[in-house]
Amino acid sequence: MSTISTQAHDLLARMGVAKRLYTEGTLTARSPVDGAVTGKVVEGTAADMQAAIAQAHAAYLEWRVIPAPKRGELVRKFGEVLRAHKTDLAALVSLEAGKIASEGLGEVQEMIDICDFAVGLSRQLHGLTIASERPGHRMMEQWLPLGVVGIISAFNFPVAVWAWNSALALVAGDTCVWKPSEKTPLTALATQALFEKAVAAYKADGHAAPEGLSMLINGGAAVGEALVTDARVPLISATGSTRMGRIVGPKVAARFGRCLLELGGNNALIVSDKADLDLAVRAIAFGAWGTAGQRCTTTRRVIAHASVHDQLVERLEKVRVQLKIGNPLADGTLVGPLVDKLAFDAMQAALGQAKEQGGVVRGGERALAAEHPEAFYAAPALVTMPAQTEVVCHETFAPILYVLKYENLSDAIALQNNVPQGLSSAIFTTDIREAEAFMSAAGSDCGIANVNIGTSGAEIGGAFGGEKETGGGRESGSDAWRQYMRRVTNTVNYSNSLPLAQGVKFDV
Ligand code: UN1
Repeated sequence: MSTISTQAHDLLARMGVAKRLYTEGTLTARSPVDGAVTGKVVEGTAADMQAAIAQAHAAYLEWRVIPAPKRGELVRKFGEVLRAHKTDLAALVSLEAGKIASEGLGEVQEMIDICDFAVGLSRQLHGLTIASERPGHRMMEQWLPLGVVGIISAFNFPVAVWAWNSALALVAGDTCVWKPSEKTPLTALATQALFEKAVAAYKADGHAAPEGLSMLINGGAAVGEALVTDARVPLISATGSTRMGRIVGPKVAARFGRCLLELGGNNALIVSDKADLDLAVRAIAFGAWGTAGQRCTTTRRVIAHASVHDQLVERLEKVRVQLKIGNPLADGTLVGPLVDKLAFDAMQAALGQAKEQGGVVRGGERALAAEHPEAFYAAPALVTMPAQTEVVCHETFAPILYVLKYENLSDAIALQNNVPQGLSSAIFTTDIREAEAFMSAAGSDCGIANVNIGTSGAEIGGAFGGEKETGGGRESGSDAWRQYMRRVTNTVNYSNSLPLAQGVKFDV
């Protein structure tokens, strides 16, 4: 066994995962750090998925009538368990997804934060009262539990995205069934074990909790299909590629289910001639090359004013060549591995196309191949482009930054919007008129539009998601919780007569 897999097994054992679950199955888990096999994970079948849904549905019938603040207490316990195991889970995220240590910790911090948010929310799941047109009537709106929530998550945020969904779903009175990425089954097992610890602690305090509040089924397309097509699952929350969303969306729509889609991004950062360039360079370096370019919010395009373009490229290039690439858990590493060979090949293909389309490519070559022949590290790439060509309009999940030039802000905004995706965007400017124009109705068309901060690393307090091919869903903060509940309009007549709405007369 490689050291990486020994480390992973120690972490799994510490978090309480039964060994059989990651040694006796058929799904091969690998670490992108060295390419070594880290486990043989027990996979579910479509029938297992259906059984999990049945269990979660039975749990929902009990959970929905437990008062929301009591449900919040379970999520509070889960937040405590996560705090206690933060370093273990974070290290496993690094081993399995290749994130550097601080980003692994940051991911678990997002889970803790959404738990805190959800606990507060459990006392704030509020509706409206609305003026009735009829005398002696009251109209109101309630938000009630929805049912089983199906969660499909991606490798790049293998645990936080699940938590954004499940923490809100659980306080909302829903139950969850999780199908994680096949590339990150171990972090899913660990998260499930930690959740079960929280349930045990909740029960030990005398609270009732049905079996099956949160079910996990590892596996491939067949289990995903069984989840997506099941009418007992009123909401599917799916994070991943636009390609995946195009498969999932219509299947859920065909049965009139709800979808919350978080798909691709092609996020741009505009650097004005009035920008603080020191800030912009730092934001771009983290946004483009941090997480090895494997965030949906990664900065993939910089649109720089012609007067600062060359200077900016020069400064970015200085930073780029100094970024330390390597084992994500080693001190000082800033860029970890790509998740697998497919990701590396896609990166090389995109760089080839960029050259054909007139780009000048700096970096992008394979790194550490002698040391890690089975892993795929790459130097971050900085590519100046003469125009927003076809390759620039595609999301390549790799550390490639395309740099374009503009003269007028309205052209920059048009370029920024002229891609199929609409997740995150940013402008660096010290000019309030430019900043406001960028955030206005005629500005960025994305779900996230930032000023003087980068495109990635959103806080959980805001609603997270985007428009167009990004899928339209909103997760985590603000009022995203409403998607996990059903809205009921109640009109109550406390008078002695029965007036009809719109003045209709129907005397019998
Ligand atoms: C994702 O990459 O799927 O804003 C989510 C961010 C993180 C979430 C990214 N909070 O970069």
